Amino acid sequence: SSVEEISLYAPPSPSAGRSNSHPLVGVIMGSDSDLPVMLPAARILDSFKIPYELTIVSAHRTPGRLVEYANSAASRGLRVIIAGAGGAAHLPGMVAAMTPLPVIGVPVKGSSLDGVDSLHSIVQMPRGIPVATVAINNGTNAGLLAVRTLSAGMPELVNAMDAYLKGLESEVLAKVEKLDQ
Ligand code: RP5
Repeated sequence: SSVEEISLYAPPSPSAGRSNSHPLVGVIMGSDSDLPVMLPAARILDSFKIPYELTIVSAHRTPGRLVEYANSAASRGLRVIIAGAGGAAHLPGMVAAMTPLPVIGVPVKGSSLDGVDSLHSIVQMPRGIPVATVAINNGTNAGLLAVRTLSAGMPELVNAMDAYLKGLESEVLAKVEKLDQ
């Protein structure tokens, strides 16, 4: 189940980190039910060899943990936070309110309103507290945006992202060639 997967990654406390001792990205989500949407973000970070931590922080069910996580994120060495949540998705915005780090929000599609509720909750931030919001359920783009955010001043990451884009281009061109045959 998703809970078993979480236990592979989740630190026992916000300060513990993943197996890697110096995570640069914090991947957090409101519930383990968000894991299928958020794992692709982690897979992207894996593929770019970026250390990260992944855990559950619920704005509503664990508000104390939210405060502790967001307040300590920058001093623990994180550079970017990816936060996914569904429904009344307050997690990314509340984290952004309590840390100066860039926060990337992932609206998770719930069962009733197709994820539009989550999208609006995350994207409609008030002036002064931005959350970079990706498309509904698009954990992959959240991972990629985290890599791009980190890549400022890191030419090797810029090159790696360039190679990723060239890979996407090659995939499409191979399909074009196949259709043309
Ligand atoms: C949000 O409520 C979570 O981010 C999740 O998307 C949604 C439902 O959570 P569960 O009831 O599945 O735990 O807080």
